[in-house]
Amino acid sequence: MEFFKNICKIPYEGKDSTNPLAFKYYNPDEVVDGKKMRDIMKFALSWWHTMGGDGTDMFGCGTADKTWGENDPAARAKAKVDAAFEIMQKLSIDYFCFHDRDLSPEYGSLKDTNAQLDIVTDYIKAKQAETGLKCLWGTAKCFDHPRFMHGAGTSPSADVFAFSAAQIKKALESTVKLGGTGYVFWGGREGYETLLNTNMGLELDNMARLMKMAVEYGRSIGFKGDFYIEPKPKEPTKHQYDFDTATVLGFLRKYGLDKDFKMNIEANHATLAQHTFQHELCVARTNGAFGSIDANQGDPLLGWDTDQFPTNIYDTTMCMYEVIKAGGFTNGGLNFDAKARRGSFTPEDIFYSYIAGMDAFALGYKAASKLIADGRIDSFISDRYASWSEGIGLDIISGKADMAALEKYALAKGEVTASISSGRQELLESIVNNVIFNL
Ligand code: XLS
Ligand code: CA
Ligand code: CA
Repeated sequence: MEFFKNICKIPYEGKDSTNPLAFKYYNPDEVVDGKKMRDIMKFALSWWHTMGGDGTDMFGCGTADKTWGENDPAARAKAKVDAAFEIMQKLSIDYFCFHDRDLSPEYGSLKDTNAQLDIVTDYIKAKQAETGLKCLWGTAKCFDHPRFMHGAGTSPSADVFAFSAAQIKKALESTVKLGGTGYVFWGGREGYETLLNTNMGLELDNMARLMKMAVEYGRSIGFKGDFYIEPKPKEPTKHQYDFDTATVLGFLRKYGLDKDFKMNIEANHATLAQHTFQHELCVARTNGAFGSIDANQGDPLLGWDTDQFPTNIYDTTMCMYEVIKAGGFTNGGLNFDAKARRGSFTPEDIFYSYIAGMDAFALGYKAASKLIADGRIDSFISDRYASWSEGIGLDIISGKADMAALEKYALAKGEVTASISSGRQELLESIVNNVIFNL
């Protein structure tokens, strides 16, 4: 059955097109920098927002129909698969990401829930074989059911920990079955509201225990991809343990998990932590922990997780700049963890939103690649640090200079203000504008 009869496969028509159902910048099979754009961007559809999110918020019910014509949960799960594959094919999106419960809901006992999930993953696997579409990453929804009200791996209840482990085991099996190259831990309710009822040390140790078990089990069933932590500072809990990339790096290193885990950086989570998206990507990259991206944007005037489709070209440019500097995606990709606004409720809005996001990233990639080829930014940065490749700078880096040697040097040198040069921020910002607006 075709769900979007009025929408054909979205063509690339170029920047002068005014067709709302055409790409202006994303040309999937165009070779740029020696690679097809689809393989550079590795766009993914998020099963939760796109197939399940109907616009429900705390002030009102859904505005978009995401029943896919079925009331029975098992029939709806299958219809969702058909609709998702249709959307991906029409939009030239090669990957998808899922939570176990987005694919198939709970049916009472874990045993029944798992059996129903198997039926859906069998169905997806068959569609993957037909179409060649791939799974970017999977995860377990260990945060929505009441049993997770105090966390999953960090719950004070050992029974909840055990249940979470069982659910994650199955989600890992499903990810491996669908050929996923990533497995995400987003710590839904892994955090706390008040220290008056919280044993923080035990909760963190337990969170690490669960991740260690997941790595051991995942590797034992042949999962060769990356495990990711997706940092987020708040929402739903007041203090999320995975606050930002720097916090997560400290956690991973403390528990010896840093060899198996990388970051899944989400733009809106970066801004909730009062960082820029680029900051989070750069911290991950410079620590060898860059993995995957949840592509969206927040609203600078709102302090919550709005998960909007990304359209800000400066952000997509500086994001792709970091991705290029990181050597491109390996197991990761650009997952649209984004939803159309509640008022954008028609089926066409799904397509308009993805087109907007994909075009914004395609343009961002082209701008980033040009920024690097242009070389003005890179050569400014390398000149700015030139004092580290010769003389006393080189002695410090090579370990030759100790405190006494540096004191001797400073005493002989006298005042050093003259060796400082301007940071030239405004000039550099105008170079970025010059490159972006000359594409
Ligand atoms: C929620 C997160 C979530 C993760 C996957 O804020 O973005 O959707 O990406 O569990
Ligand atoms: Ca996310
Ligand atoms: Ca989010």
